[in-house]
Amino acid sequence: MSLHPKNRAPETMSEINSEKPDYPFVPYCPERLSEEEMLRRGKELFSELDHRRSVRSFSGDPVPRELIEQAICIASTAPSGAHRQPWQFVCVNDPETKKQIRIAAEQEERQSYEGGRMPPDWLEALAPLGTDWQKPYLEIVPWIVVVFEEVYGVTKTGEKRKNYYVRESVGIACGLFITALHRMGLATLTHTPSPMGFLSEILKRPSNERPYILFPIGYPAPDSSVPDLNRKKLDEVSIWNP
Ligand code: IYR
Repeated sequence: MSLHPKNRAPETMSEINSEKPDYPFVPYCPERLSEEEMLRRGKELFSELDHRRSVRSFSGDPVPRELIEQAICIASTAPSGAHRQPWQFVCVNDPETKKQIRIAAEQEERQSYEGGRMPPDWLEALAPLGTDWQKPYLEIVPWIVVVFEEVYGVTKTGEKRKNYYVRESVGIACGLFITALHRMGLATLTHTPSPMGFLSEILKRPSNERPYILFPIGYPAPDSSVPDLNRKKLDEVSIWNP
């Protein structure tokens, strides 16, 4: 009797690694926890994540590369459209490159904040957060990680290969990245200098990649402060059996 193709073992390593993978299905049986333990874990994680804050004032203390690598491994566990994993995490701790990024980001942001690119309602929405065009933290932080979305893939023979749900996939990976950094005791900011095309040039990325978001990563400056925000309550963000 022949097995369903999905259930047969791959024959060669090249089949496993090929660009048309035929994944064998394997058992998946994560441990079944008691409901009490499930709730305990959920509450513990909520409490931890509820203390996460975006930071705009960083210390220059160094952060080991291994921590950034670990956060990328965690981010890269994200589900993705057709399992294409359409993301690249471009990591920078070279002071000269950080300086170039700061100069270019501030140039764009200045246009946005003061050159009329951001409409008044947007500026008004941001006013309570105290943001402006100046981004000194881009030079101060030990690491900048720029996440690029792979708009399409490129095969080993140079052909274009379609990706699916790219923005959703990369967004989920970024959410996990932020969670990982916070869990490890690091601070970050979801920064989207707009437009972000300059990042492709400075970081020498190929044309199938588009900058998605920039994360300055480090420790908060000792005098760092954050706006005293409240998060929406459960009943403001959930609807049950409408
Ligand atoms: N990209 C700008 C503006 C900005 C936009 C939003 I929406 C924010 O929540 C915060 C900032 C900047 O990074 O300053």
